[in-house]
Amino acid sequence: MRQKPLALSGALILASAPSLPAPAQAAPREKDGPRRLNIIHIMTDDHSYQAISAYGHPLSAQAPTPNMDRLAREGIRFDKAYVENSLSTPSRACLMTGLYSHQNGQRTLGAGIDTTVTFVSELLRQGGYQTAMIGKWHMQCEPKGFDFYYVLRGQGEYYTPTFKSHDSDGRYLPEEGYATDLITDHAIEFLESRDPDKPFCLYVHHKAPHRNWLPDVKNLDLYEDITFPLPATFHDDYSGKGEAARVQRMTIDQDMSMIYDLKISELEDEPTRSGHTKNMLERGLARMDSVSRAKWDAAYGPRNRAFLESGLEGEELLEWKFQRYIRDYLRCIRSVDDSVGEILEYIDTHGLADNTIVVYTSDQGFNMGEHGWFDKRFMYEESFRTPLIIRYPGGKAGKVSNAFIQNLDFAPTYLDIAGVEAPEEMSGRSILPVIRKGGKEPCKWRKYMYYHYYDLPSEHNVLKHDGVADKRYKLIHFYGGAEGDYSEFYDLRKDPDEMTDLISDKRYRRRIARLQKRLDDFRVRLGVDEY
Ligand code: SGN
Ligand code: CA
Repeated sequence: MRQKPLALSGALILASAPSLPAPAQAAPREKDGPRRLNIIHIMTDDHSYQAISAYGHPLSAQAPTPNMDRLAREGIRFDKAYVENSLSTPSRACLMTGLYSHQNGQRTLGAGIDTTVTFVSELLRQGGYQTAMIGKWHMQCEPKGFDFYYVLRGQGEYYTPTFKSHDSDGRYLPEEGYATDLITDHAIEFLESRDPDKPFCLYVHHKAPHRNWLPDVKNLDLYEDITFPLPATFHDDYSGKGEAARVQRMTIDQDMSMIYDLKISELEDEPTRSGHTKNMLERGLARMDSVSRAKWDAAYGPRNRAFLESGLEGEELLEWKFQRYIRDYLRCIRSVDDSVGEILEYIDTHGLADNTIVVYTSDQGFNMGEHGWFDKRFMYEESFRTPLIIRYPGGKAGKVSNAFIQNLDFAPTYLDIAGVEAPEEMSGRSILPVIRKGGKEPCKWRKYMYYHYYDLPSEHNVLKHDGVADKRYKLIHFYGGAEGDYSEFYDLRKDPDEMTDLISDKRYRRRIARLQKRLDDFRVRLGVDEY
């Protein structure tokens, strides 16, 4: 049901897009300064590093991602890339502003972004770049600084999604097809129609694999025979953690809806902790055309009936839920991997490989059953950390980097590439020096990272927290809970799964004090106003 992209001519695009400001400077040649490479930033929504086979996690061993792996083979895989607030809208605001959430106003989902802040897209455009934003935008402001855009409404829809574009008169119009494919098509439409004499920055932001994990119809049978391994922490009882882990509402066991999330549409509504209803699943499925819907029913109907007849309970039921969740999630990833392949192929066949940097990342990480959870938000590794793979033309290939990278770095990096000066307020740093060293840290690279999560009250009931991490230790301060404020401390070398909080362990007293001092320094230096 894939729709062919409209063949738009460059003249048409320029006629419909806002007029471009004159370039601040002519594109310098390499010997004169930066290369002014083209930039392609591919960002998925909730894509965990566990689900990219280049990262070597047992989960993805059985569901490989060959195109993302190719990118890693030809570039650098970053193993210590993190976000500053593990949630979509804040992460996107950070990408556009290069600022922490409390600095750009976007602390939670919903409203917040300070639109008086100049976006990196505006700066790139002033610097002579053509700019495009395709897919999930997820901020309550208009896309600004883009010559070309096709953005989804809010979280977006998987089937027959609606897009608002530079020439849709502010309206969202439905397009037949699957979101991941249509986003790819619009990205290629931009590449086809741009002015080839100017560098470009293209953001390709997928909806997938966001909840409720609706795969393309052609992938509905994928992985059905595979039993995916449970993570070691699947049965975490939170006895080694504080209140936040106990009061969250993101367990596969209690918080995943049998109908909305796990697609047992034969069941009737029952009260759920999250309030999800059968109608919410139906609304998503009703967007399919009738042929696709028939395929859906043919795939899930027999499986659902077999499940209902089996009468699974307890541990068996929990493991069944895990398998269905993971299979649907990975089916969505298959489409994303195909999309990466299409974009790489376009670059190859259009002579762009030598002058285009390709970045693959997610708006944050995601729990794939670790600690019994789905969703993100916590400063624990699975959600704090995000996948990041970068292919830099002429750069070192097949490298793995342990440099500390944070999503605050994208804006200054892209400005650096464009030869445009980054605003002083930006806290992040260009990672070009890391890339030039094949992933190694240049001297004076950051040793600590600050994190802050604010979204409470909210669906998954994760307490507010801020914290600081170095490469071995992590100090997290939870606040606003019923049991009072408290901190947790983890030694990731001894306890990579973060099962045992060591805050009261006297042997760590000095190390805890050292991180506490760093945390205090961050709060003062960054003007943090709540904690
Ligand atoms: C939706 C989801 C949540 C998810 C948030 C934030 N519920 O509200 O499970 O945590 O998005 O996700 S759903 O019923 O709409 O599926 S984010 O990626 O946008 O930050
Ligand atoms: Ca997300």
